[in-house]
Amino acid sequence: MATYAIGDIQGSYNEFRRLLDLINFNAKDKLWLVGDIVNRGPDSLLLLRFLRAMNDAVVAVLGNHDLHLLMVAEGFAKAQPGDTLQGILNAPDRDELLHWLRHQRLLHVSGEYVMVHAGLLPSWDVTQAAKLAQEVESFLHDEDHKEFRKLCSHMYGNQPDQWNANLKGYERIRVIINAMTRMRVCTYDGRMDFTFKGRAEDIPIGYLPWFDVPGRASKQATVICGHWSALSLQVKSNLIALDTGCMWGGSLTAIRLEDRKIFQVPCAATFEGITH
Ligand SMILES: [Mn+2]
Repeated sequence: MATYAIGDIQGSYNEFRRLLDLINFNAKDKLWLVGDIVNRGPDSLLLLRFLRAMNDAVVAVLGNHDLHLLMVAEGFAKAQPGDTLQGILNAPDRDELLHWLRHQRLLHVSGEYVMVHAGLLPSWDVTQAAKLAQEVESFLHDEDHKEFRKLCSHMYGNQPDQWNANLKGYERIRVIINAMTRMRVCTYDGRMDFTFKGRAEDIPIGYLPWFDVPGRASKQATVICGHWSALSLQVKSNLIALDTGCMWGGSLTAIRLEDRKIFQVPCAATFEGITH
């Protein structure tokens, strides 16, 4: 049995199936997905159906594109240029697929590893981050759906852009979601920026990658993340960043956690244009 963490798939079902062939995936193995499972690529519907059928073999954390799908499906956001979500929205099994997606996690902790789509704010240690993620998951996993719809009506927005333990209500929830699903860079004191998407060498003055903030409280753990395609593959003692730009003609990456062996399949450039 092996555990493979896989980067942002974004509806690239064919590449995902090729990657499973490459790693010789079998029924005893586990797949950890860093989120942005859907959107921009051509086959989000096929991918969601396949993952749902895999059931217990998959642990996924939600990315901004996954939350965007849920928001559009609930009527709280409009489809954006470049979105490829209509197949799911029109599917006869859409409710089952959206239910599966909504019941995934915001953060996954196992042993030395913490998996999150984007990042963790510098002041959050793993224990606190796990508790904060559970606050959001209690909305996501709400069975009668009402609390989740309320969350949707407050989810989008860039403020507040900094954590404060005294935050309450939807402002608190929004900071947690934004850090865990959208952040790439922040200031030394943890103020997030949501506009920068470029290469690490082009980060604006005063900001740094969230994982490079000195004294980051989660640095003893190994954080597995995606979201930042311009960063490319990073495998360090306490960081594994797996978004290798499948959407942009890059590759789809898996890492076998037991020995940190990397597996990659090249991707067709299916999307050029807007990113977020
Ligand atoms: Mn993302």
